[in-house]
Amino acid sequence: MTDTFRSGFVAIVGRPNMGKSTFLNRVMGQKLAIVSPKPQTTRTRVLGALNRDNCQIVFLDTPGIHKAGKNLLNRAMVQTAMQSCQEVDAVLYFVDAQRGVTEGDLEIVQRLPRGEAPIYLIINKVDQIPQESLLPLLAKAGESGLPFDEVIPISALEGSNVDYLVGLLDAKMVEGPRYFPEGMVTDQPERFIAGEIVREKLFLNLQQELPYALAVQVEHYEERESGALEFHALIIVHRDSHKAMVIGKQGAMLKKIGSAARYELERLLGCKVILKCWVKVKKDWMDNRQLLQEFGYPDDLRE
Ligand SMILES: Nc1nc2c(ncn2[C@@H]2O[C@H](COP(=O)(O)OP(=O)(O)O)[C@@H](O)[C@H]2O)c(=O)[nH]1
Ligand SMILES: [Mg+2]
Repeated sequence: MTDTFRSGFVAIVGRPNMGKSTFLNRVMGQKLAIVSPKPQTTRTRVLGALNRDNCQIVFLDTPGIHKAGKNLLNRAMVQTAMQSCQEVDAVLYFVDAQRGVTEGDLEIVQRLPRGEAPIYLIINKVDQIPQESLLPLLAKAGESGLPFDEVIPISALEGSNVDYLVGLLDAKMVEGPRYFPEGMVTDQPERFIAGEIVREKLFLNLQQELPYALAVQVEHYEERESGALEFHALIIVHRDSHKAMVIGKQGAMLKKIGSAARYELERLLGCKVILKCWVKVKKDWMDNRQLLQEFGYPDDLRE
């Protein structure tokens, strides 16, 4: 055994709702990315640095790749996912066991700008299919004609085969630096995480199209002398009618979302949290380049 330090980057990509963020949280043993049953919950790249013996694997969770015609936000999400595959050491392409590899996946995989990096097909949610259908599914994936280096069935939710996959990635890492110091598991500041947790509660509590039409911006963040953290979260919607729905009857919905977010933030950050939420209408924010840049998207967003 040598004690050369090994490291590398691994992109987690696929269509929306395949369990990519659930997988990131599972391997990191903590919640870094928000998760919901609705597609397009993840809007930006979420980084998780996993430390193992003499090895650091840096995972990049990404927004789902979908047909991004509609607005600049959607295109920014897809662009972010695609770009995350550049200069990584491995790509994990996620599909859902119940749906298998589709024509859409075929198209996406061929377009990924992954260079020479190996690509693994991850068949997730195997807990949702009968065991006897797994072998035929694997055989079929092998025949897809795509250049997968290996096909790996997992359950990100229940954890089955996840250790095997991480071990495989560990073995692929090559001599390199420790990109992130040991105590630093992500590059997201606390205020960003706070906004994401509020957004998750909005995704979980609001119906239909509404979650897609809102954003959360943490405008103010301070550490009180008592040790409590105070966050002021602005919930941005693009229609007056949406504002009313987010606030709810006599403020009931906003209160529900606020307390669910505060409860989770306190557990996550390990301190008392004061969370104030406002709702504001900004017409067509999803096409507002400047605002999207404030959310962390690149300034070279393609039209
Ligand atoms: N049964 C099952 N559900 C899963 C699994 N992984 C993720 N999910 C669920 O699938 C939904 C989408 O997960 P998410 O991680 O947000 O998907 P993403 O859009 O690809 O990041 C959520 O409701 C998850 O709880 C899995 O292995 N098994
Ligand atoms: Mg996600």
